[in-house]
Amino acid sequence: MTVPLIERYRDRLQVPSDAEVVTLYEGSTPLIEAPRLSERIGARILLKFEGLNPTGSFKDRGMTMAVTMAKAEGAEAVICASTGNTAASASAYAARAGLHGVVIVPEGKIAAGKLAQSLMHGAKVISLKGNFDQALEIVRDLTEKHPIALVNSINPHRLEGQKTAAFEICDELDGPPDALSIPVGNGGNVTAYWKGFREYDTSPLLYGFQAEGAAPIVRGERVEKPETVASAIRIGNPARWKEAESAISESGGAIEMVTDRQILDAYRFVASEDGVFCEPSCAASLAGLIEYGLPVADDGKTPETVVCVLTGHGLKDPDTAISEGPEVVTCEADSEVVADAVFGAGS
Ligand code: AN7
Repeated sequence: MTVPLIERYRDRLQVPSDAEVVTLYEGSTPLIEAPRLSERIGARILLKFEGLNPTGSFKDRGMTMAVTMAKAEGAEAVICASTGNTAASASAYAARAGLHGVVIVPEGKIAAGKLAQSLMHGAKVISLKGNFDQALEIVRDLTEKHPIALVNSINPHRLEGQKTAAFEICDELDGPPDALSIPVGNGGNVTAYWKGFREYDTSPLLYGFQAEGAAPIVRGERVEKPETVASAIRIGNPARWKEAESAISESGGAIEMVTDRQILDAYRFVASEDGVFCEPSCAASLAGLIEYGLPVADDGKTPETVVCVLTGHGLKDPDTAISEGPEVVTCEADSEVVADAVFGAGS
């Protein structure tokens, strides 16, 4: 039998023993060798492919915790603001738990797959004429005034669940990697990884990346109108801003920004060269290493093994993939015409 994440790490998660565990069998995602990226970057690159979680993103690790606790505390409904993945995950776990799910997403700015998921899981989807930061403010306000549980990553249970990814990496490598590279939006995930690594008495360099048009932490100020093709990290006022900054600086790492073009190039490279299809936001963690080179530790050592966190699956965002991919070849249903398209000049 597959074991729920909460059961695997029960001794490191504060879940009451009589709580009903709400699970879709999340976690246990693979670390995938990436030979072509490794060659390009000049270190052993391992991809922690979080796109292989049940709803296709790392959010499921935190959501099993947040929804289990909400249910144990008697909640009947859960709510979140989201750039898409939190919404998909909250909707699925709410359905599983028999709770009402409500998700507030920025109008026209979430990837098609994520919207499809929230709708199919039966959540109430509210499309806000505003951005993620405004949605989060509204959700904070609503949960103060109404009996509905907030499952954004300001909910501490979310980070508890997400820290398990650091445990898995250390368990699998028999110790920490030299560095971890990760996309940063609200800063919840990088904060959770640091917590997990510290609980294992380890401290790899953390290297965080934001998109240039949505890089408040790098710029040191709120971005009022964040814009990036990496819609998952289109966030101008991160909920875990200070915690993310502390985690990165305590590790001796750094946070930088990458352009949309660099993100899209890395997104296509890892799919076409190493065969791993992630959503654009994740590729910020690859683009950053390609652009800035490897981080150097305080002791002057360059990391040899770097884990890049691919936070979500490429299938989440078919529109970006189709617009970035090569041309589709249309053919008459005729063997010779097709042969010419396959083998002929220009093929
Ligand atoms: C694929 O779903 O904020 O720095 O509302 O979906 O922990 O916010 C998503 C964030 C990276 C950033 N990669 O993580 C949401 C949301 C993907 C993501 C991030 C997100 P944090």
